Amino acid sequence: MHPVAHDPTTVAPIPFVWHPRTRRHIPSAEIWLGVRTPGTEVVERVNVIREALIRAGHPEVTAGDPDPQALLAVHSAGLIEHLRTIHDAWVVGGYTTDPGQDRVVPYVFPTEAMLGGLPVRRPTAAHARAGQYCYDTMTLIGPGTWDAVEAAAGAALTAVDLVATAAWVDGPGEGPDGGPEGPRRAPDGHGASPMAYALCRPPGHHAAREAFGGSCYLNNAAIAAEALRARGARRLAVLDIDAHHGNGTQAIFYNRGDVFYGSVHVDPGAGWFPHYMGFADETGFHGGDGANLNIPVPPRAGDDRWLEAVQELTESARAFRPDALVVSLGVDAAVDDPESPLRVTRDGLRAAGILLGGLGVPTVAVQEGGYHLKSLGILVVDTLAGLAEGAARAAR
Ligand code: SP5
Ligand code: ZN
Repeated sequence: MHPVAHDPTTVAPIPFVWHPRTRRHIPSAEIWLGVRTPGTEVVERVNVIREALIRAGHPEVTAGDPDPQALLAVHSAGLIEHLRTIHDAWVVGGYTTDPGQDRVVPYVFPTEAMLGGLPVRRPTAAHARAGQYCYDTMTLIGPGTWDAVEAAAGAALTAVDLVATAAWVDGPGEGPDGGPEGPRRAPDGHGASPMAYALCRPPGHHAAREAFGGSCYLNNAAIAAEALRARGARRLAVLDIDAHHGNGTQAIFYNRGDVFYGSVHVDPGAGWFPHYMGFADETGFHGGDGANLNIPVPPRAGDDRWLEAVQELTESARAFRPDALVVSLGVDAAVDDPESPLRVTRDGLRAAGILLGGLGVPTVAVQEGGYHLKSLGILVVDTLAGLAEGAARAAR
């Protein structure tokens, strides 16, 4: 067990936020190379994580409904409307009987190169619209998908509420020039920085402002980051330890100088999703130049190589002097995970948590990937224990 994380004199157990509606998303399949495969982003993931968190003593908080404005701070109205309505349109279109497909599956993708500068029209047929905002065939939409997507974003936002309320008084203050004063510690804020964990499902880091894919629909981590900003944090770090590059999060913040995005992930150049992004030479542009850091690692990297990268991420983030941290907490880098070739252990994830918690700033951790049902729960618990331990050390 992990005595430090449970020692009440150092830091309270990290609360976890979720909503049972997250179970309504049943993708039922991924279309892989045209073949219907079972898919790994299954309901059981949240059940095993939740059970492990409860067993480890983490208090449970029910997620609230997300404020629509908080979603629009990250995503286009068109994407949100699409996710909310396309399954109903699919049913009305009769595709569940002809050809007999009960999930929304795209087939035409209106790429910029296809359009050659023309605007994207709204196709009449639902089967054509299915590809308007989607970039792969792996991210299906069923009758309960929107309910769960909304609940996942709600969990991230409730986690932000918990942290912001503990960290700052009444949100942003007024600076001498009438502008925002930035974060203020609560009067009793002499302990470790507050933390909360959102048990989001479906995950989010592959979703961009106006595009979804990679089992992700809305970007929960980016939504949390924008909400923290609205609550008074002026500079944000988003650190992503999921085994895959968070191409959506990177794209959302790529030209932003106030949000640092850093990620360690299996090298996309070695043939891994998301294939087109996540390379080391992607460093941000315009105002965001230098505020993006990708550390691709070789497919069979284990604790040593991976933790070196996590340390580099935390050092760069520390130099950025963030007011708050969002952790994209995927645990699919673990050795037994079926979706990645990385070989990180429980101890490795705990050590990563210590490094991240050591930044010593208010932190919202958001669940991303992780697909090995037998170890998933304990991997998340270990990572959170590390985060708490790192935060406690930083406060000493
Ligand atoms: C959030 C997250 O971890 N998303 C990962 C999405 C990666 N999916 C890529 C799938 C690549 C092919 N997998 C083969 C599955 C065969 N059934
Ligand atoms: Zn992943």
